[in-house]
Amino acid sequence: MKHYILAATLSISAASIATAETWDMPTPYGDSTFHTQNIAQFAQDVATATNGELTITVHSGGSLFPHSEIKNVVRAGQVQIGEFFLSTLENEDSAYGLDSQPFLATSYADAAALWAAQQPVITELLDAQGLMPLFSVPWPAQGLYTNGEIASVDDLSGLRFRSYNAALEEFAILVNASPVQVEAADIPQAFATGQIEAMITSPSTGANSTAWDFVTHYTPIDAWVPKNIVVVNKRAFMRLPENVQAAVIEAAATAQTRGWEMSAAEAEAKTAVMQENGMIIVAPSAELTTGLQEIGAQMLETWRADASAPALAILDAIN
Ligand code: PCA
Repeated sequence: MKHYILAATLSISAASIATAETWDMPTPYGDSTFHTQNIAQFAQDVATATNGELTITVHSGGSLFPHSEIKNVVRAGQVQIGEFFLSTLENEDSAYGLDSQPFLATSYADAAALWAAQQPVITELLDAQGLMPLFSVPWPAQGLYTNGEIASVDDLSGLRFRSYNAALEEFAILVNASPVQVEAADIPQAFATGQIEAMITSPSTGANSTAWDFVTHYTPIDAWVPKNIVVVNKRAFMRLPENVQAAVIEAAATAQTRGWEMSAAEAEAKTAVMQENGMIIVAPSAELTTGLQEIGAQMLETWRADASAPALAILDAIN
């Protein structure tokens, strides 16, 4: 009997060693970013739930692949899983870009309603490329970083303005600024070398890039609540044993809930950090808000002109 048990134990551990798998997971943002911390916890949860049958190695800060390549390397199966900024795919379909349209969804409640409407459309679009979304987490609402107070949209004219996607580039052009594409990790360097003079991003990225070293004012215009998404290569996922697949799905759902909570906590905490470091936090003037809303309305018209029927249906669903 004893021998039996020993033999059985040996064969189980041999089996689990045989199926143990390691996935590489490139992400664009650094280790101090809450998204990265949430993903590290997700990887830990998967390892624990599967007793090490699946290990996910997180390669943060664009260290394995640059941000712009992450989706395609997951699609090609060079890596099994990855994270990126969802709206960078808006050149593929307008459905991806809605969370970066100014003043369309500015609170977490609106962002959640938008994600609920986007999710089925995006899932289908990604499915056609052999990809499956696992979870999506928003950044805190996006605010304005400048030297000196910005009283109206006219004050943005002529500034070298950091951009992170096509919508922000369009925005910069509409306010007569000059857009410069810069990854989050490169923000301090871009300010230090004079490549950029102003930006729109979350308090999270503002504090992580020590914005106080480069600009004096933060104006919480709370213009949009953009999201990151984590996707998996479907073939890689299907190859996993069923119990491991289930553990990944469960850890992803937990990560999504935890990520939204972390994001909300960040908004306040990181604005306080900026204030403690001497930044002046100014509420947007009525004139600035009106001017920005006009630009948002104009951008949404342009978006509509390009949008597919399913993308337009997302807009209808949230309005
Ligand atoms: N931080 C990222 C995306 C949005 C945000 O808040 C960035 O600035 O690149």
